[in-house]
Amino acid sequence: MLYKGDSVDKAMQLKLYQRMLKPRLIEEKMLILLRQGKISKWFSGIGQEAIAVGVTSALRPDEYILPMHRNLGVFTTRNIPLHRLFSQWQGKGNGFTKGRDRSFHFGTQEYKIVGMISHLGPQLGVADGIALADLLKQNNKVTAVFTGEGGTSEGDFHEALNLAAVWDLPVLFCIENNGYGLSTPTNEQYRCENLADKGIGYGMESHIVEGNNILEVYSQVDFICNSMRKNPRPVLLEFRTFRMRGHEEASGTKYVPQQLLDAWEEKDPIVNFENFLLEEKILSAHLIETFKNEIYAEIDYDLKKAFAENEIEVDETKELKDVYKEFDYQQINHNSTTKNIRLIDAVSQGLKQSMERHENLVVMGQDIADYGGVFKITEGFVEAFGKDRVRNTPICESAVVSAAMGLSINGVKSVVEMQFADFVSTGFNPVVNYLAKVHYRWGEHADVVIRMPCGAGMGAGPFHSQTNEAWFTKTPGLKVVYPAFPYDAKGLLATSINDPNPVLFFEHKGLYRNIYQDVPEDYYTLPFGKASLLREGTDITVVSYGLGVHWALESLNDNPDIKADLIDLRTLQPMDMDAIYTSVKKTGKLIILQEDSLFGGVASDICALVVENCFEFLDAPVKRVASLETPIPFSKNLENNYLPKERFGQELLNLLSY
Ligand SMILES: Cc1ncc(C[n+]2csc(CCOP(=O)(O)OP(=O)(O)O)c2C)c(N)n1
Repeated sequence: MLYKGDSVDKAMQLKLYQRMLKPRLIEEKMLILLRQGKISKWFSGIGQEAIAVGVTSALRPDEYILPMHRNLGVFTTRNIPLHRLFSQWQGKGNGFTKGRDRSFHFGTQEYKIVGMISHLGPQLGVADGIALADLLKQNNKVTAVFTGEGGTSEGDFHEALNLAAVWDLPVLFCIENNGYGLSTPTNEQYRCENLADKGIGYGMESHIVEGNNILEVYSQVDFICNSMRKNPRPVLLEFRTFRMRGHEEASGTKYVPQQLLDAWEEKDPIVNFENFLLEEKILSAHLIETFKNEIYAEIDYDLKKAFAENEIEVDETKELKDVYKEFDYQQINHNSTTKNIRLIDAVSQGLKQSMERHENLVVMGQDIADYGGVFKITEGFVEAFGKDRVRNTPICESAVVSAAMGLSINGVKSVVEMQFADFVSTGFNPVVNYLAKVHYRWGEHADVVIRMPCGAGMGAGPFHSQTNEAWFTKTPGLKVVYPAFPYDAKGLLATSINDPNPVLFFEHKGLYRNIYQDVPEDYYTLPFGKASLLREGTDITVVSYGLGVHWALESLNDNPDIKADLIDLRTLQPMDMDAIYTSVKKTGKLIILQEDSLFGGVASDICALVVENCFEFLDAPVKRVASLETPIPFSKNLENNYLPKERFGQELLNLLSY
């Protein structure tokens, strides 16, 4: 291996050597502990240390790094105390996740490291968001993110690189091409000659770097980062290296030809660099011994500390509490000036006033800038707030949701507009796996609102009509808001944006232009978890939300003799079960109307909870009325038959006469 010794000063060369030695020696110790059954899983980065160490050394301590499972060198180069890493790997309280996640699945703001989720790809979009926040703050910082060559086959890789290119984000995309993705060799993973060539397709500068040569890695990355700080842009680096051990220790390397392992063993980044430093008389046998002993002593001392730590004790209250970041809700009241506006105007006004209130709020979505969005909610926003804060995105829901996560990590709030709620499915992974779980996992919050124009009634077929709230109410960590009236929409949107937790905000398209209400012109907030009682009566309790509330109102208007409590839930997570229990205890009968198809919907859980908690007050079985168990069809007749509106009136009468 050829080292160009003059590119890096001698003191730094020694430092780089020490920095590579540390993860290697830790790993060797971990492999022993693994065999003794003292740690659970291990993904080895042996042979790849030069990349993690070189990249981290070239970044400044206040620049974010997003490592993967083989990048122990990132954590050690940032000087994380080893006992905390050991506690993390043993699932102990002194780690970074309170025993809730394993291995390198954690982040730490203190060390500006954002660890991976198992799904690999979302890391890349998160890096985009972090870099976007830096770009907006004009602070000339670089963000580095890692992926294996296997991870480059994920759509997230394409989306994140494309987004970074379109937005000139200062992200250093580091591919560690180590020959195998689990057992899959590169020729079964991709067809192009070099992964770096993919940069051309994104209009992005890219380079191939000899990943086992620490001086090459460090000096090239250092040079590129300096240039990126002055001239913000993404750069793609393909580091050539090799995975010297199994995917994880249990899986072995049987499928790897021995001559390949032998050839790469010759290229060991530490052994070779050590020989070079010895030849150059920068290093001596004595110094190697000293360095090793220092590291061994640190490992031993910190391991003892971690082993001495008690196992996590279960505190269920704490477990439940940590799913969400605490939100100190501020009730902001309005003055008396109102205007009769549509629900769509209320959403637009609420969003606009939040943009005025929060200077660090960015909105992102397809066609939302000059065009104003397909529903015109953000019309005029570019003129008011500029294109930095009102951002058109390419068609890449997953990268945009991930970027919203990154923005939040770097202190910027965001609202993402799904063009239609249906399309959230292509951004589903970061919503349910990243935003939803991040606070529980490592105490980071996701200050993100996803606006979801949803619902049926317009004959728009299976992909522009769904009301998919149940995909999210199922997932702990998300909040779900679903207003039925302009007043609620405006106040609840303001609260959603103030809340530091991820909120799915459903806006029924069928209500956008049909429902008017006198709405205060000022900014105001409304609390989550408080249903509204729209009608009061003693015969029966009707519970609904969204468009269903208006169907229920129609039925009750058609039957003025029915004395019903009508409860509009307004928010589904949290849900105001107390309002439902109080009403059911009074009326003894409950009918729940939901626009979504029946099975696994919100109505089913309300039904179950009422049966569990109010059984002795019930005078009849709880009735759920919902759409058919089919996808939602296009033609008017089929759609009407699918929706529960027509069936509801009859079911209401049936239950009353039970
Ligand atoms: C979305 C997803 N699919 C599959 C996996 C299982 N898996 C974990 S790591 C891995 C191989 C990754 O290969 P690569 O990106 O090259 O990284 P390496 O392990 O070689 O460092 C696979 C298939 C996963 N974690 N996430």
